[in-house]
Amino acid sequence: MSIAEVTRTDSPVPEGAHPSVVEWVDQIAALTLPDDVVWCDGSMAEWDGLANRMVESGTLTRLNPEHRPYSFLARSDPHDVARVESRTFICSEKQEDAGPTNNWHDPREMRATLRPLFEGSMRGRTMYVVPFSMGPLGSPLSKLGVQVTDSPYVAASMGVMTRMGAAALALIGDTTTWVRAVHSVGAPLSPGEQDVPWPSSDTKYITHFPETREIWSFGSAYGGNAILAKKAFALRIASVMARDEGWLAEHMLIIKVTNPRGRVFHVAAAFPSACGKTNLAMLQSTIPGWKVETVGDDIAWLGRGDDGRLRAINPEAGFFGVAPGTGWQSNPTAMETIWGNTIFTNVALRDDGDVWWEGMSDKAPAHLVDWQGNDWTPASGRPAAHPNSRFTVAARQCPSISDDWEDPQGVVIDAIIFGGRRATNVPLVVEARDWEHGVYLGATISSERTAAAEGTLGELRRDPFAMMPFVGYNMADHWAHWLSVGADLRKTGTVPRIFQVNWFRKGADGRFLWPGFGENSRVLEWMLERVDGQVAAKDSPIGLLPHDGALNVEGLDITDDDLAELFAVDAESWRAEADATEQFFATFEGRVPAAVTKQLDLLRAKLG
Ligand code: OXD
Ligand code: MN
Repeated sequence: MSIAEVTRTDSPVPEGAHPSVVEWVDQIAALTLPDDVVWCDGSMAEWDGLANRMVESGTLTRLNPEHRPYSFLARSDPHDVARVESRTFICSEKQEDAGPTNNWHDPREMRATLRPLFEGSMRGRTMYVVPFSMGPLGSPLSKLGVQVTDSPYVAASMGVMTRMGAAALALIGDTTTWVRAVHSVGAPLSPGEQDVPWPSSDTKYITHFPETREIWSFGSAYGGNAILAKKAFALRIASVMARDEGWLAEHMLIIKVTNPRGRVFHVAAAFPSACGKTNLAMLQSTIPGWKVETVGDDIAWLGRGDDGRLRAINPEAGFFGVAPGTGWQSNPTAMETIWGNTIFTNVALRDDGDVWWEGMSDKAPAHLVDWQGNDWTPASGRPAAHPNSRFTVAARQCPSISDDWEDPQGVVIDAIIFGGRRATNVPLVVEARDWEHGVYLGATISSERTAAAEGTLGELRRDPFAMMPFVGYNMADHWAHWLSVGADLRKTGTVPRIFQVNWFRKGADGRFLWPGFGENSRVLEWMLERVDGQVAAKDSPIGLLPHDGALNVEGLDITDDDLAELFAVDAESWRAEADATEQFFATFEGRVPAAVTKQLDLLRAKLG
């Protein structure tokens, strides 16, 4: 028994907790010196206790239960409002294994840097031990982890976002690989020191040790920096596990789509952050007979099932959605999901004790308290909610959650979509000719930083597979891994179709050409009719496009000219894009797989 343990007032170690977990928790406690250690069991009573404690300490404000039952508002420190990519590190043994798109740091040096930061970093605080399962408890596709954290906000958020508590802990046995995640807000308290509502530190480190499957996060309590099950585990560490074990951990939503003939499809779709993934995951079809249901809104783990088909689970149990822009017009399903039992972070508070953010309704209330706690009126000239303000809510509250969202075998994926935010060049929808072409489409996902003039190309922000901030290893190796998963599927099963979409193409006058939101169901219809063998497609230099008239635009207010522009392939502009892609590939110093560079050659040849 360590000295720290003797003086602490810990909750009892749960019976049956695996010695490897107990030993590790003891080591971290001896390093960080919390006042006490609490093992989270995942019960409702425990969550209530955490919430009450945070209301007392001022971290949470209880919302008016008449409007938003059992819901809370958190206001973060104004310097702790988003993921900090510049402080996010991949500490693989070899630098080339992190690749040119990641911040690499030598693991030994990083451990030496972190050690003094974590020494005594939990003084005056409680250390919560949070065992969790990513994916349904006991599913062969799920993975286990334990996060320790000195933030009750993070412990409570983990309770929403994962299957957290005693049942997950009980699954850790002698042969289990489990991910170790250490989190401290980095704000120890001296005896008698008054705490602040949102403790954090100006020094921030979000570090990943892929070889040992460890995460150490210091200084932030916000979202992806702190709820380590999400981006840190389920994408960065899991992508490395997936590479080693032959599956895929991807930044993808999953939906179930039923067509008017009753055929069920599942679709996984990757989009960069803030491109409307949650909206697509909860889409309400505008075309008769098509139904979309939600399996997941942010992360998919995909692998070949025993039947040889690509299967996927959503490893998360909740949504950590961006609030601004979520409204009764844009995403009524999300609005219904957050009726109650929701933690809101950095949104505005209404005078009636409910919440508000830009885009929730057309008209802003006459008076609000903004995300920083200041009075706000529409004349204030600044947003009332932080642009990255969030709702944290259990997926099971979503009215469109699909009946198979927790299937332990995963759902069969029929189609994969890659989407970016492109003002130019990329049509509304393109089908890949084959898996290799699909991998090329994933590798070239990008968004335009600046609106380009007609016939030119804006500056491209590259986000391959929408994984730029999330891949835990060399991005070019990730493409090679996709190729090998495809080759594997081709040998023994069915290979899903791959499509590229772009909801954001603009006309010469700067207008969006496509209405988006619910109307995107029309694009799903075309893609899934392709999968079902109901419609033909026409070849183009960049892939397969719908034949004229094949996209269902019945009842849609769109001109023929706009429709033509949505699908226009301008050879000159695509040649410029191919040059930009060649330059991008060159940054990987020869590591881009030959099958991917071959696709670039093919594109150029077809452009003539
Ligand atoms: C997210 C992100 O929070 O992608 O999901 O940044
Ligand atoms: Mn995301």
